[in-house]
Amino acid sequence: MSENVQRIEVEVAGGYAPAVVNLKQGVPASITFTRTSDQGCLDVVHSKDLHFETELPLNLPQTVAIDTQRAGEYEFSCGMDMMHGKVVIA
Ligand SMILES: [Cu+2]
Repeated sequence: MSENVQRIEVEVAGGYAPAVVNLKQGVPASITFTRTSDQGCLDVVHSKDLHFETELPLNLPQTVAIDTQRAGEYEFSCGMDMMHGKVVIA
């Protein structure tokens, strides 16, 4: 991993793997979500805390930028807020 950017991959298959994403504060970051299973209602991922919402077409990776300026723990979830993941910025 470069020191100048953090690129995280999350697989979406009945949940999020990994479910906890650790990022360094102040280092630009992105998360690429790839939904690989039709299981569950995970065709949308969103985060009020992190200000993103994106559809996840099956097997088409979708990348969102993450603002890492503020340390803290931020939730993301499926469209119906049933499945959850977390971004930890420290
Ligand atoms: Cu759901």
